[in-house]
Amino acid sequence: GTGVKTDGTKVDLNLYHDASRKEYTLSDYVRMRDGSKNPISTWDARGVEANDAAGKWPSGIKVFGSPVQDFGKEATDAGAVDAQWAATQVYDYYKGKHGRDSLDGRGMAINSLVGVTNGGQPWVNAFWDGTKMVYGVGDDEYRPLASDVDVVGHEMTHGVVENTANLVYVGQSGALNEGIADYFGNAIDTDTSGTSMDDPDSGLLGEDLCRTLPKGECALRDLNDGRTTSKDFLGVSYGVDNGGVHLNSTIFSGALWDIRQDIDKDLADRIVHKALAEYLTPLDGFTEGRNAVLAAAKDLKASAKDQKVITRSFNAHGIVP
Ligand code: ASN
Ligand code: ZN
Repeated sequence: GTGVKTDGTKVDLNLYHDASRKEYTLSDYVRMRDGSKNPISTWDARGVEANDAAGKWPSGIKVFGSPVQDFGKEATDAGAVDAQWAATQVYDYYKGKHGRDSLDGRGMAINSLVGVTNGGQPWVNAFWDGTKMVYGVGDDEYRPLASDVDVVGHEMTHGVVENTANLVYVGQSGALNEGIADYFGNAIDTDTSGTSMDDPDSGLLGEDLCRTLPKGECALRDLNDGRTTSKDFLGVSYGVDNGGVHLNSTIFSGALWDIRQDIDKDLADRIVHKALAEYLTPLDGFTEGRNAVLAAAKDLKASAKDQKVITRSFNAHGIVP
C-alpha cells in the first residue's frame, strides 16, 4: 500500500490485511527475519496521555488501520505514516549497515504509538519506554513528533543502547546515551534524505518538525551548537534533566559529528556502533567514550590519518585521556 507523510511525499508501505477488522493495518510482517512473529507496527494511541503510555500498554488501542490500501489524511495528520515509514528506514539502516536485526539484535518486534497527549493537551516530546516508542501529537508549531526521521532514529537508538552498553540515564553516562541517540538519529536522517554532511541542517535534530518557522528554528538540538568543550559541562542536580543528559549531550555528540564530517561517514558509523556494542559499559563517561571509539577505530583498521582526526575531534571538545 501507500501513505502520505506530513511533508506531502508519498511512500510505499507493507501492510497487513486484517480480515476480522476488514481493514489494512500498519504492520510490516515481511521485513524482519522472523517477521511472521515480530512485525513493525504503528498504533493509534487516540489521545492517551504520555504517563499512561510509559511502561504499559494503554487499553483499547489498535494498530492504525484503513479500509483501503492507500492510507488517507487521518493517518497522515496523526503522524502514523511517518512513524511507520521511519521505523522501517531505521530498521533497514541497522540491518544493512551493522547487521543488527532490530533493536535487540534478535529480531524483537518494533512498536510505535502515535497521537499521545499531555492530559488531552498538545504534547511536544517523544520517548523510548524500554519496549516501544511513544510520540506526541505536536502543537501549533510542531508536527507530530514522528515526522522527522532523526527523532525516530533517536528514540529507536535508545532501544539499541539499552540492549548493548546500557548506559545509565544520569550524568555523563546519560549524556553519552543521549549523544549516541542524536548521532545515529541524525546519521540515519542524513542518509535517508540524501542530505550532504556539509549542510548545516544535517546536524540539527527535529528540524523537519517546524510547521511555520524556517527549518532549524524549532530544532530540538544542534550537534554543531558550539558548546564545544567539557569545560561547558553543566553540573546540574539529578532533578534537572537527570543531571543534564540532554544539556550536556552535544559535548560528546559534537565530537562524533565532527568525526562523521571529516572521515568516511560509513566508517564513522561502524566505529561508533562497534564502540557502543563492544566497548562501552553502563557507567562510562566522556573519557571512556573517547577510548571506546578509538579502540573500535583500531579494530576496524582506520588509517593513521583517520585516527588522528578522531583524537583531534575529541581534543577539540575537551574530551582528553
Ligand atoms: N525526547 C526525550 C529523549 O528521548 C525524552 C526524554 O527525556 N527521555 O531523550
Ligand atoms: Zn533521548
